[in-house]
Amino acid sequence: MNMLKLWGYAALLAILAIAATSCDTTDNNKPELELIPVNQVTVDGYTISLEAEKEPETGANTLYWKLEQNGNIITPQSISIQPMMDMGDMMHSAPYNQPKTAEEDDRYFKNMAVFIMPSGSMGSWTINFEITTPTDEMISGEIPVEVASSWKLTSVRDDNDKVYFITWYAPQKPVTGQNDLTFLIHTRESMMNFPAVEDLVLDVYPYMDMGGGSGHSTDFTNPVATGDGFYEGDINYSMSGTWTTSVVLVAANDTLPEVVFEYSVQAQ
Ligand SMILES: [Cu+2]
Repeated sequence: MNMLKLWGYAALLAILAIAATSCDTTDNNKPELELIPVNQVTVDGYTISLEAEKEPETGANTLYWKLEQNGNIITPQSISIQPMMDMGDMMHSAPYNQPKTAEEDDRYFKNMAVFIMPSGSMGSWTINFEITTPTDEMISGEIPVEVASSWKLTSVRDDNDKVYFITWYAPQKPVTGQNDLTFLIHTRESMMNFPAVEDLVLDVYPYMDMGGGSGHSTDFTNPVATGDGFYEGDINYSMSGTWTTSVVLVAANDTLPEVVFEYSVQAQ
């Protein structure tokens, strides 16, 4: 081995050592929050930023709220919100909860909203907010939100026209192998009130159509109610590709028509 090669070797080893140590120092048990900006408004010198893990879409969304004054992040005493869709001749809200301090990053407040329609020619979404600042100032306003259409939300009605919104909560990105299988179910009491439904029995069936009249299911456990409208089970996809999952809701003395989610499972 000549001198040049030796030097190259040494340099490579040094780089590897640095890479290894820097990996060690950035190693962190908490998963890093990776947020994208959704929208931002300024009211009375305060900047209110709305951020999320993904572009807002129909179904469940975790929304992160940040308050800034003169470029400094400040912690509000409280944030109260209401999502609203303006459809021209009528307005309606959505299933949602109120923002609370995000345990994974206390610079943010976070909440969940289930957008039940996409933005578009039918209507547009805004989120009304009311914030109490650390110095007891009240600021309020609205922040427009663009909501894309997704496969993760559907609805079904019973004979009395009672509507159930069924959200595919997990997996957000289905992959081959083991996945949580979680649904979230709400009904509508009024255009402003969408309570969670906790007392249903779910009957789900995953299926892959292999063409030519053949197909197969895969291992799964039927989701069961765990409170707040959540229904949790799991699923082990045996193949990547297009899958359907039918869901039948069984309410007291009533079995509702089947709904079907269709989506793609990525190889892992
Ligand atoms: Cu609407």
